[in-house]
Amino acid sequence: MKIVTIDTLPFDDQNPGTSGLRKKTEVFQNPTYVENFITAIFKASGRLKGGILVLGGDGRYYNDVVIQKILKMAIAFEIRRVIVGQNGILSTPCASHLIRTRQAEGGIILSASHNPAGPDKDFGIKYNTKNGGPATEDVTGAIYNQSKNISFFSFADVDDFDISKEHTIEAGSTTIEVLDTTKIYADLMESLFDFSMMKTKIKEQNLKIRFDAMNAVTGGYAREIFVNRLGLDESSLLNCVTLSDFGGLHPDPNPTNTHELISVMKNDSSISFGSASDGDGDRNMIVGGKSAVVPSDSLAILCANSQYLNGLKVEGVARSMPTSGAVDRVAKELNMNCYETPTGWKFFGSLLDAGKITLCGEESYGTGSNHVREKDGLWTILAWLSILTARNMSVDEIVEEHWAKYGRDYFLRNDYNVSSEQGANIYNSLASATKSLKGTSVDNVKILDAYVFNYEDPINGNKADNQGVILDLENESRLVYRLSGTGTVGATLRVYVSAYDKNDTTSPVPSKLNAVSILGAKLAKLQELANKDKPDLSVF
Ligand code: G16
Repeated sequence: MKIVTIDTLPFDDQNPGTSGLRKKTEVFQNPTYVENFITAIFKASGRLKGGILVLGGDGRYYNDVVIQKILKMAIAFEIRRVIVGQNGILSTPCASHLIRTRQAEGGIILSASHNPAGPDKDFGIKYNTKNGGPATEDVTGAIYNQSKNISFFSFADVDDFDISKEHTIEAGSTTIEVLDTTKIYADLMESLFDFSMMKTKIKEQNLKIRFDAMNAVTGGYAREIFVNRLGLDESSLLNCVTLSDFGGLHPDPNPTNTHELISVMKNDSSISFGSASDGDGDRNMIVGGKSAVVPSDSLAILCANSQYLNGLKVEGVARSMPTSGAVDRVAKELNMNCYETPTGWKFFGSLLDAGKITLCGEESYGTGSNHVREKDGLWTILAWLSILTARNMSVDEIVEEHWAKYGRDYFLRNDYNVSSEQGANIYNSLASATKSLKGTSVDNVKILDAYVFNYEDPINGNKADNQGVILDLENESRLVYRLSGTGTVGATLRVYVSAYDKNDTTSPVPSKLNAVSILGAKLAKLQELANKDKPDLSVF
């Protein structure tokens, strides 16, 4: 087998963000762009040579081309075995599971997650390490450093491999194993939940559900789980065929992007449980007859109802810093540890590995448990289904019961799309204003504390500074500012707004949070520094 080596020059923009390298697809299509970044991963990861690599993606445009490139480069790099999803299909949580169970050195997931797909949309490459979780900052830093010093890459000069069927291929010193991962993932879910009890109760309770895969990676997994194993009707599935452009949908599962699901739920009151997932299957949205469940509440509710999760013993919980404190209240009541981490699933890994936490979640529609080291959309949906069937209650009833007991943490996120310079300017100005803001009152609201969130991992001592600006306001209200790490153009300033009310749990979110939202924009000087008089998107 001929190994070809090609000279190349480094690109200066291959620095992974919150979750992998994400760019416009056309950037990845630049000659040698993919090859450079993959070489950087191979070199930075140290032990991939002679080891096992898991490979796949969310089925988006350009997945097929990049998978073939990686297979040929893996042979040249003498990776011993590459486990690749049939047709390249591999959800992020399933990749995490495979890395862990097959003792792989790491995994490459081709996805820009919830970003839209297509030639003029987004593409991404994520690297997960041995524990199955996203590469931590030291590893992504090493990848970036390698990318700046690349002078050549190598690949096997062979025809494309057939990955359309399950089989094993020997190529040089590399074995390529093509797997249908639907069964593997469905088996994992069946080992975590009592499918037979759920199936019986779904029938007894005549439960009707809708799951929207948004034409992304989870369609096949969902059919296997919901229809084939849990006996639900085929009509439970919406947009469950994986398409390379996701059918033009924006697979960021929130109420703004899931019109079809929301309108089906509104128009048919017999469907009491709706849900959706994102591009690569790690995010989830839970919808009741009345409205979508706020992700921060979803985490708290799972924690409070963990006795209905098939015996899952919850040792502790964690949430990312912008996520509301709803889960903190449950943890306090249950006398368990609750950790606050920076945004990004990679920060939960050490706590999960050390057995300090069992459940974790983020405001960005991500929840998961210690079964993998990624957030897991279908797991969360099954966790809700497990609670709903065990308790014979609707989503709305469970949420209202929770608020009645714990009070409600009202939450919304305002996103402002600005230029990179404006984003940096706004954020840096806020960070430097924290000292002068602390203890003052603005618009009659007292700012009790103002600080930049710097994190030190309680397990390994790793530090991650400057992860957001937090303003703690009177009456348990809070503003958090940070710049998105997953966009591909300009910058998105995220302003997270929350307020707690023990007694009033039924007000509309926008009106309840209106005053704090306006204060948030004013303190960030959004009008003055970016000419913004309203958010580009409000998610609640
Ligand atoms: C990624 C990370 C999440 C994180 C989110 C935040 O999500 O995996 O842990 O919460 O980004 O995104 P941003 O930096 O834009 O606020 P995903 O689903 O895109 O991989």
